[in-house]
Amino acid sequence: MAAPGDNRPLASADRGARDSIEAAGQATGAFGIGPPARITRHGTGNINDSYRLSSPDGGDYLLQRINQAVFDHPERIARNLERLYAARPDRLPEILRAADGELLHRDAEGEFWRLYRFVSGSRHADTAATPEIAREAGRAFGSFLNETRDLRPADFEDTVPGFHDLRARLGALERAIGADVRGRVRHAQDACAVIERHSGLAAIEFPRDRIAHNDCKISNVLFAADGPRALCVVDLDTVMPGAAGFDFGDLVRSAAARTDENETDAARIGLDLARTEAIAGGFCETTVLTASERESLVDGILHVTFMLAVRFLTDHLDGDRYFRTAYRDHNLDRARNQLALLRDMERRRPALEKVIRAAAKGA
Ligand code: GN1
Ligand code: MG
Repeated sequence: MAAPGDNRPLASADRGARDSIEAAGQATGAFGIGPPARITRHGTGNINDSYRLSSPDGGDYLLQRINQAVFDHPERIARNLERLYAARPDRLPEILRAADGELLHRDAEGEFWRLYRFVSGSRHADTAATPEIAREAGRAFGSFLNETRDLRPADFEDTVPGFHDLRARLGALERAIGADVRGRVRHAQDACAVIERHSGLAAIEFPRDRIAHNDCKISNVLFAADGPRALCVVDLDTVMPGAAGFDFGDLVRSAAARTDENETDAARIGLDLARTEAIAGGFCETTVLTASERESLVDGILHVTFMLAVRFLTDHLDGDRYFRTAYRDHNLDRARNQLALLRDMERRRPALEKVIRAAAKGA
């Protein structure tokens, strides 16, 4: 099996070496819009570089550079997007083609760029401030799953091999611990031990015979700037075969957490049950799930949370090559954050089962 992308060489810092704003400005030419009047870095994504820009005629756009250390076959993303947009699901951002008709433009340096029309009057959130917002986020990703239900997994390509393969992720962590290239293992023993104790989670199987979004954190939902209404879901690079339980779980992990992924005070980290219930309600009322998918929802929450802890810790030990970081132990702190969240989820499992079963039944 192919190793997950987390361990591919090339530091995120390397990508900043070139003057990125200038490169972004040049890339717009390929999309047939003049030199931008204004261009700024945008968003809180951990992987790609995003820029918001306005063209001389007042058009508002989002330009993104694909991180090829993570997506080493950007053309797979382009082919998947062609298939996705051909199915015309509602409420996706408008994507613009380059002058040569392609969805991704490859510049002279080999960088890949794509352009969206900026969704006007939108904002994003890093957690759901209220159950109402949580329910809307549940509806947004539930609708996405529902509208892509007729797409055939065989027609889509894996843009990151082994992306949601927990066994492979644990294998990568084991190799990172063995190699200890940065001498960081000693200081991360606590997280390594908690992960070791939970490795049995990898034995749980999930139904994965559909197209899923695969990156359902709440910051990938755009909301109306003036209210809780969800406008669309974004960040479509990992739309590929996946599991409904992981999409649901990722949303709960991010939107129902009482803090964001960067919180370091373990006492503050935990899951909000009212928001979880609201997400489950919104998700289940907008999508048709099979019986085994419904059964997988609670496990999905724990599974994606644990998997993300494994990924953050692996990246920390590997020397921060995958996720964008702001300080030395950022990925270690994020791993500990997800493990604290996992502990709280385990404590609340009976309550989670109850509210999620009720939502799935009521749908
Ligand atoms: C990354 O790109 P972004 O920031 O939306 C990551 C997700 C993680 C997330 C954690 C391609 O998402 O899998 O859950 O960080 N995306 C990729 O914040 O690895
Ligand atoms: Mg993403």
